[in-house]
Amino acid sequence: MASGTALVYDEEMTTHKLLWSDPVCDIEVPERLSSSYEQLKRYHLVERCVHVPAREGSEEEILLVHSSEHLEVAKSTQTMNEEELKRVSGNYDAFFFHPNTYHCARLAVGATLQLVDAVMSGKVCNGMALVRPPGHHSQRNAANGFCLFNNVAIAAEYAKLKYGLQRILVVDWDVHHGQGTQYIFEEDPSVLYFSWHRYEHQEFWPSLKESDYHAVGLGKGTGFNINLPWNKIGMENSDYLAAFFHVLLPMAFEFDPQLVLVSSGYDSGIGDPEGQMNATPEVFAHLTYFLKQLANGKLCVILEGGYHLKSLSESVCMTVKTLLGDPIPQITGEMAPCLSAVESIQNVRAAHKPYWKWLMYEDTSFLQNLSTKSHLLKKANPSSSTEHESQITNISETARVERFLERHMTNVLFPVPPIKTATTDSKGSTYLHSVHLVKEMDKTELKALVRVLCIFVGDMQIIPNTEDRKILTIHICEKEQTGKSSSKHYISLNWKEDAEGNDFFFAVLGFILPVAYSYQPNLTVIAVGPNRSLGINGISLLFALLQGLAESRIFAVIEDKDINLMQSVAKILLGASTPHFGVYVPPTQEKVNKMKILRDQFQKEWKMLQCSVKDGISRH
Ligand code: Q9C
Ligand code: ZN
Repeated sequence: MASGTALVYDEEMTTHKLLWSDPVCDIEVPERLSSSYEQLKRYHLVERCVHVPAREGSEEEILLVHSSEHLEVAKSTQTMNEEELKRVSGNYDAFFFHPNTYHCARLAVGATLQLVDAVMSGKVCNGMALVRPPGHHSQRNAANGFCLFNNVAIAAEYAKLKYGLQRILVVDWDVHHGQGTQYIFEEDPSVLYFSWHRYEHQEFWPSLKESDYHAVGLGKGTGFNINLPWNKIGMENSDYLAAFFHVLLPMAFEFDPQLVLVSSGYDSGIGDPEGQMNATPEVFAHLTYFLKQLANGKLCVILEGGYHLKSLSESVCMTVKTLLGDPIPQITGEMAPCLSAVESIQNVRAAHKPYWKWLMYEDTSFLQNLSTKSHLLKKANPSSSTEHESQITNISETARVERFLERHMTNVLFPVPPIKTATTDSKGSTYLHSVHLVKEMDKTELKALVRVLCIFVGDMQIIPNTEDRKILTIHICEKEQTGKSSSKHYISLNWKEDAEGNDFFFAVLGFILPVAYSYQPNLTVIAVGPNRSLGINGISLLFALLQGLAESRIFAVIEDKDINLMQSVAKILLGASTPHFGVYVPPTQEKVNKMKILRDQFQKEWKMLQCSVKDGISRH
């Protein structure tokens, strides 16, 4: 089993820069790369990664995706003077050439392929490539949106060819739609492309109809293109998490990728002048953590956008920390998606219902965007102020977020415990009796615990007092508990895992995680008793996904003689490997209905459950 995290970085890629004045392109600066790398050094993350050198991507590799005409045009810019460079740049929407751009773009491709090789060969488990120019807007025959060659698309084709992969997931969390990547794979069922993006009903660049949720792919690729348009700015951590719980992750588990590539733009983070969103750096730790659960942990993160240098570099560090296996910081912000986000989520679910088994029995229907539109709060028209004034406001806004992040990160980051996992063993027994872990807590810390999430699997003698708001219990058992009705702090989830394979991911993603994230526990306890209705795969999945909460403080109590269960749980707690969760089977209609009832019952209390607007109450 591979371990370790690769970091691919070459300072050479900072030589690509804008030589003339152009307000559209002037945010794509070399410091994006150098400041991210400096911050990684400051957090001592560089020294913990395996350095993988970049190389130039070959012409043959670039031609996996691009036309020879495009390659030739790019090549020809190496010897041009500024005037000629400006002219060629003008042929594209938002791109600039520098004499070294071609070289840098080939390094960006090669760096990405080096990362894929390091992961696929087992040299490392995962990694990140810090590259410029970015790639996801680039198309077969055109540069676009600061992108010359589509690094991630080339990597996907390369991985298919060199390693014979049949299923690759591309997650594009950049705030722009990677229309280039969509075009390249829209007829290809072997690459599942997911993108969320600022859209504002087609007003935001690149203002394409095909960036909307209706674009689900073409021909054989139908169903393998997922667009989640954001129709409002100001999306927060909870909106991004809701998108993962209710759209991306269930698709990804059903798709069962062999490799995950991230088009990792951080312009979806707070302070970014392009994105205008409000997600804080720690959300990227959570997103990364979820994606690590797929493809046996084979995860390659490739930089795309991100234009607020502080926000960008902190978010890059959060991503790399998580790749390295550090505990995940607690997420901040109100845990409820906004109405507009829920509308978008509902629509993309409706659009994909015909193509995905997990959506088959969900009663998703399209929503007319009326409420969104009436609710769309446009910012004060910037044209009313002079350009100079708005520039001043932008500068102070940038500085304001910088100061905010300076403080915020000291609150978010906590010391990583020297010992990650501790175990105890009942005396005299030959098997491991219980496994506990993560952070050593002294008495004062324990007292400060205000919320404990208890997940009980199987028969349980002692059920905590349901009136105690300090404890939220989710009891997973085969039969309805008699004399114990569900309440806000005691939820009985009757779920018997399918004997044929794993259908429990549906309940974990669609119910347990949203409740848990809404609750924001300081400690998670998972107890497994006799007569458990879940198999090893289901229990493993529970442990794997819930470790992202409570700063990874998780306490396992396992009353079971099954040594395989012990080993599997211990492995997950150690973060050493992510097991394959077994053959995917879709949930039955009966189970989907059960979830629906629970979701309806609890979504007013636990708002992250919301995935349709019918009667939920969301954040505004
Ligand atoms: N009026 C990346 O984030 N904006 N590219 C063009 C034209 C271009 C963003 C506005 C934004 C490109 C990789
Ligand atoms: Zn972007």
